[in-house]
Amino acid sequence: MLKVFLKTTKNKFQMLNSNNINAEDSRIYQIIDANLDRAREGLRVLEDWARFGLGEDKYVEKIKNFRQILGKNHLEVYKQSRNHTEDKCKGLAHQEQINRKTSEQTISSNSGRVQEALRVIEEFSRLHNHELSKIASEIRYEIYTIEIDLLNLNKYERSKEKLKDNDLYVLTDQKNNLLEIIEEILIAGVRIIQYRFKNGADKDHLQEAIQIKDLCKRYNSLFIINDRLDIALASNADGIHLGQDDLDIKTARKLLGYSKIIGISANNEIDISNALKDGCDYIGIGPVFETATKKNKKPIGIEKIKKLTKDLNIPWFAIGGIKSNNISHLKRNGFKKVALVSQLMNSEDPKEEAIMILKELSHEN
Ligand code: TZP
Ligand code: MG
Repeated sequence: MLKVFLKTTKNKFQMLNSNNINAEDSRIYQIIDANLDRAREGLRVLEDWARFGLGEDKYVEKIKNFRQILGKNHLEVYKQSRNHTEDKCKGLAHQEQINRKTSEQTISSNSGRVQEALRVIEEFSRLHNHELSKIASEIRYEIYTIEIDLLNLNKYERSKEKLKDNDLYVLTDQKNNLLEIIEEILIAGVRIIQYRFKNGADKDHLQEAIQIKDLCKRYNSLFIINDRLDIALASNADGIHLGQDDLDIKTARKLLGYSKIIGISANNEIDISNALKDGCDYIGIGPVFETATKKNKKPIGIEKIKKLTKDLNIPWFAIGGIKSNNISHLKRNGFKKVALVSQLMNSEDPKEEAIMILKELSHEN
């Protein structure tokens, strides 16, 4: 819709020369000039983050288009009014600008900058350049959505990094003192927790999920929910883990959007290749060994897993019967990441045990 304005910029204001502009007009044009610069600069920051930080071509294109529209509408008459009146506030930096650190803060502050600048343009051009006023309003509304989208994509990238950077993935079991156990494990340095439950009332699970989510947030840990997309959404978890009989990945992605992790259990070539095609973020492969946690599942063994994962280029975690005393064996076979339930859930000292496992996993083999 906005493309149309690229062609319609040749209007009477281009013909105006600065000689017949009165003092108030000149001040208004100066405001518009400054805010067009501001908006375009802010858009450039967002565009470069979409390009280099996130590799999101769709957003790069969209934002670039806005910059160009504003560029075409940055009329000579506005530029000529620059510096007509002295700007005593030039170069003033707010403490907030100096404190800015994370890419999320950069996205938000620059989106805010663009939104504010466009609002100023919208107000001051309403009378003399209705077209520009309309453009400013339309782009401003689009930036509200783009800001949220970029923040979501940022969150997704950070979650994916955590999957890549962490080799121990801990699944929970139903325990009375679950929160205490999880906190011990988080203190030990585990940064991926999956809330897994098979029995009980949904409302209790949701309540527990929210408590675990808060705990994980405090320790900067990923929080993933097993099976249940509704509870993942309601607790604002970082992602979902699906089995082959759960909702399919595409439906889950549609419902969860692009800020959440989707993991899947797969233990054969077809399931793995489908999972990759559908865009899952990590795979749990197993059971490696026999395990009481999943009695009815036949172990697939180390050799089969080696074959299945030979060319796998997303994070994958071996699972099933993994204990402190078989991790070094798995490592010698090239396994880098493991997931486990009972070894930590039933431990006398989950913190110490988790520290030992993390140490074992970090050893070079
Ligand atoms: N998926 C494959 S095996 C398994 C799951 C959830 C259970 C793993 O439990 P444990 O106690 O670590 O063997
Ligand atoms: Mg499942």
